[in-house]
Amino acid sequence: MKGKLLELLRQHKGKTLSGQDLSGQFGVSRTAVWKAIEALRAEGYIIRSSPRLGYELVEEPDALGPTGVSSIAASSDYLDVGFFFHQIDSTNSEAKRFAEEHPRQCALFVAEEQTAGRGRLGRHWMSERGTGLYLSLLIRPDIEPSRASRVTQIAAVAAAEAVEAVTGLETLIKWPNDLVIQGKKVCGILAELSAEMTAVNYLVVGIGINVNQFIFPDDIKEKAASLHILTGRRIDRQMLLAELVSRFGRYLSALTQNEALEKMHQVYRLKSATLGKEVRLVGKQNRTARVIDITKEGELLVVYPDGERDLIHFGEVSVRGLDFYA
Ligand code: BT5
Repeated sequence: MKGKLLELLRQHKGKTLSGQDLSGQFGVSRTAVWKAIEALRAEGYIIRSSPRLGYELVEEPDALGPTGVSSIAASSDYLDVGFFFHQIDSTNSEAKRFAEEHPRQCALFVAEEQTAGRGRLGRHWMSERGTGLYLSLLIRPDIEPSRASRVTQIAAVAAAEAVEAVTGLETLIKWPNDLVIQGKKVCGILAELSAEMTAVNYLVVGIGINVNQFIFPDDIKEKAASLHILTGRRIDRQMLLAELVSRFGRYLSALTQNEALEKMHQVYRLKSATLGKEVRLVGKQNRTARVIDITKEGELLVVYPDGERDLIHFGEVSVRGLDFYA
């Protein structure tokens, strides 16, 4: 009930909800409502109470917590449950373990810190405690495996829009899975698939966003930045999480429906940092090429200086922009 109560207070932010109405709505006593309010306060929520009028949510804590995460999952129509961890090896690994044990549920996993955060191809994702947003979405779309790569584009578009909504900064997508602001990497996406030959069992979409970090290790400090560094202000991670989960849900039908795919793809192209650019294709003898299109399934159509065209699949190469971060 704490999560549901929070959801309701959030929906009516700026307004006061009476204890009596709340107890009626949840079918519990007014004392139980008061206890749930006290529990939320203990997690850092500032809730004003006035004796006759009731309760009003004034401020939410920046610290992520179980109630916030489960209420964000509950407010979506594609997630059954949300889990929060103070520390975990990797939210993607946890999502996969959960998926194997719970064959039907879709879920959100959020951690304050990852001890073994992963990028693609076994690379490391720096996941400092309390400053970034580290999350995974476990979904079970009824699709063929060939469509699964769309989910990286969906996540990129949703995350870019969420970051823009919260920061006001133009956020671009560097093919296939990075978000960049002013040429710096602020977010990485790692989608993992479990499938049979003809059907997807589940997809895990991991998203890491640099939110309030100030310092990055030497090996990434030239190319990485946080939203705090770029905006000059502290960003509310919970608000960003809520925006992201909700926007991801809005684009999810692009996995199954052509019209929705078309719409998502249009937004993706508009936000692409790679489209139209000269790039170096690491893994293809470092050849340079110009990106002339990105297909609906996320492949890169390039043209080499000699006029030859090539379709580059996800995972086949790394792309280095000649005029944006390496
Ligand atoms: C990615 O891989 O960019 C995908 C990262 C996905 C992380 C999320 S966090 C929640 C979920 N749980 C996980 O375990 N993972 C997902 P890739 O394109 O391979 O980029 C990795 C490279 O980015 C590294 O080799 C570093 O050079 C750089 N890097 C590492 N940490 C970074 C950070 N915090 N910010 C920017 N760049 C970083």
